[in-house]
Amino acid sequence: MERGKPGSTEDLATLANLDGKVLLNELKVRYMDSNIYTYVGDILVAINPFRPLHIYGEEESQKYYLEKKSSNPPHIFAIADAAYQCMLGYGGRIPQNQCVLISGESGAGKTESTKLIIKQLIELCRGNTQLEQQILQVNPLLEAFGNARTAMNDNSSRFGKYIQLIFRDGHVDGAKISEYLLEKSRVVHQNGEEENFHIFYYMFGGLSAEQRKNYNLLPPGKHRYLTNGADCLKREPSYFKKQYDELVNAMDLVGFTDEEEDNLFSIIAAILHMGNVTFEMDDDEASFVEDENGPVKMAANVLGVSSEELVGTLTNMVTFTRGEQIKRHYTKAMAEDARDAVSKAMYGRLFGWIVNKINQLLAPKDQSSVEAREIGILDIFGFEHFEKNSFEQACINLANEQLQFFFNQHVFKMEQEEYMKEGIDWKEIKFVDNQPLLNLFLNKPIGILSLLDEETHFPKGTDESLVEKLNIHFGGNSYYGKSAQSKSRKFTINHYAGKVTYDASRWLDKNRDTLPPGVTEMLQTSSNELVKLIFRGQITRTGSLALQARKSTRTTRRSKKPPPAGSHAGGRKRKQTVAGQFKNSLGILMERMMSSSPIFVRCLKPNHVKVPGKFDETYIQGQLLYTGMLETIKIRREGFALRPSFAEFVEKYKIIVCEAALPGSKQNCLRILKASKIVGWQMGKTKVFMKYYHLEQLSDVFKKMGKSAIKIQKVIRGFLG
Ligand code: AD9
Ligand code: MG
Repeated sequence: MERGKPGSTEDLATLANLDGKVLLNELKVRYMDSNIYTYVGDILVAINPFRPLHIYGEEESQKYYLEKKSSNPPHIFAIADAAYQCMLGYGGRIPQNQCVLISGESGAGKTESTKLIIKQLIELCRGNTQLEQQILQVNPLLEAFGNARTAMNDNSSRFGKYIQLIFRDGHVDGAKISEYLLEKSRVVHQNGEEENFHIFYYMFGGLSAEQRKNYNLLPPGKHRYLTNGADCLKREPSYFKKQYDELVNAMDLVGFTDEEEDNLFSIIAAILHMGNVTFEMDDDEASFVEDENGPVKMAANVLGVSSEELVGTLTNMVTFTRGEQIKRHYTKAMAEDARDAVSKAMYGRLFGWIVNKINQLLAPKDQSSVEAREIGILDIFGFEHFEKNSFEQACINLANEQLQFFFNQHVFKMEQEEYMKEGIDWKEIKFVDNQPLLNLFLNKPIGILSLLDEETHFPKGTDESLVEKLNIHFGGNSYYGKSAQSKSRKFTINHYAGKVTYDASRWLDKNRDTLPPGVTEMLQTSSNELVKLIFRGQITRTGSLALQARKSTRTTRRSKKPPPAGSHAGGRKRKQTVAGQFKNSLGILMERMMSSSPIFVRCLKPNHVKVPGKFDETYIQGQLLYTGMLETIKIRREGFALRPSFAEFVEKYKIIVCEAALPGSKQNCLRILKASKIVGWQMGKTKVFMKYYHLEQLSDVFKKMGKSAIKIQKVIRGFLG
């Protein structure tokens, strides 16, 4: 491509004159020309093409095989190649664990990028082992159970994942998947035109008539959890059949037994039947199942539990006071909640079991002394802003804030702090720091999550009282907006990627995430081994209560208050809340990322309507702005992405001055730099500051010198010998 023409710049950090307009135009021309990838120094920008591109085949894969970045056009494969080379310490680098962090809003292309990176990493190893094939195969399984159609993305990840590929000697030795916060509420409710998890629809597409009969399945439109009344199989039947076949194939490869597969589909079918269970109330407001021979019986049948017991745990709770058992009836609303809680728990635990099973299969086998290194790839759920945003969106958006914070820390903060410390010549580049927003969520004891936990544990806490407290504490915070209406459950957060109004309805319930008393014990009597397994180890004091319960029974007709979290057992150690768990796992993830060398991929979404060839300038502009793209380009252009210590530098590049042993001093660094003839570096107090492109330049010199050094050694050896 002709240099200087718009769209010809493969690395935006090389643009001399840059402003928002130039940047936008450059990306637009490139995108319309099917060049969806562009570099900003060592960062890759990827704009979703929304159509299949023929740039991921065998030929491309070969091109990005242990290559210099500048020898090929920007590509996601180059990111895989760079991660692989950096991990192994190619071209004079220091071998180091790598993590690829992929960000962008929902539907921007993170999951597709993740898959392509893994595919290319496996190509780079060239082992073609069974393990490698299995790593590639687990994805359909994860997506079937963890992805769903949303308003923003037809294949939206409803969980976050961090995949660690573990290498020994440059070959894959195993993998580990960590999952974050599956959006379980989707099982029982979807907004508007959104769908349940893919697996529900695949199942209808793929199961034989006989299997469907065995699970007592009705036509898909008759299952309330699937449709909310709408026509739910929105594509050709052949599509669902294909997806189903791929899924079953993946399950076989992962090593699921036939029994496990059958158990798994039974659970999905049971969830669907549970969704159809309806309740009514008698005059005392005590709930009962409307049709005891209907869906509840079918659910009990496929689960292999007693229908009476299932009805019991959905409609009443048994407590034990002073040696006497008291049966409290739920109201209709409480029974509906109990039903949905059971469905969500079954699905959530099933998903956890699947991930576990995958991890067992992919666990590293090599116990040898060869040091393991890893490349981690983070694919979280992207930033979301729907018409109605709940607890799930708050967690998802918080995760995105955290990732943006990490990016800022790494690209702007730590880097510039180091420039100051090392006393190099530098003019500060400002960036929008989202630390105050993270504080708003995470601060203790007064942050949104802490207040949520407090209210969750407070017996009189309600969603309204939570919002009241938030309003009192954060009314003056510029990132927080109170609703104009009093007693509203709404509040607005000014996120880095835009304002989102949240509705706190059911937040306390969602945060508690408790199962109605007795459910675990009932499910442990299941004849389905998988149900038993996923609910194993959950017997709490209610277990013993249930056993004693048969002694004497007194019944109260109704109970106005729902059972408070964990209170059924009394005095039991507090269960960690969902927010608490999420906060912990975010912390662990950040630690992991901090201990690896990060590579960033920034995915952009070109339009809201998910169509190819449409570059919505305003929409892209917004994303460029909130991701701090201009500032990123600036720091990559002017900054020093590589900062080896004097000792590291000399150790790696001493061959350039044909020395085998050389002390790691500033003087020697200068000697090597001079000999290599690269320009634009600076010398700090303890480190050499180099531009990202110096790595390749030095690598070239290094290779040349390496060859001549070997030649010289040969000549010397010949001379001596
Ligand atoms: V979410 O936060 O999980 O809701 P992602 O993961 O960012 O989102 P995803 O990767 O699922 O988005 O991409 C959305 C859709 O865009 C895909 O299903 C593809 O249809 C399309 N896409 C994304 N990247 C590519 C690509 N490189 N080539 C072709 C693509 N299509
Ligand atoms: Mg995704």
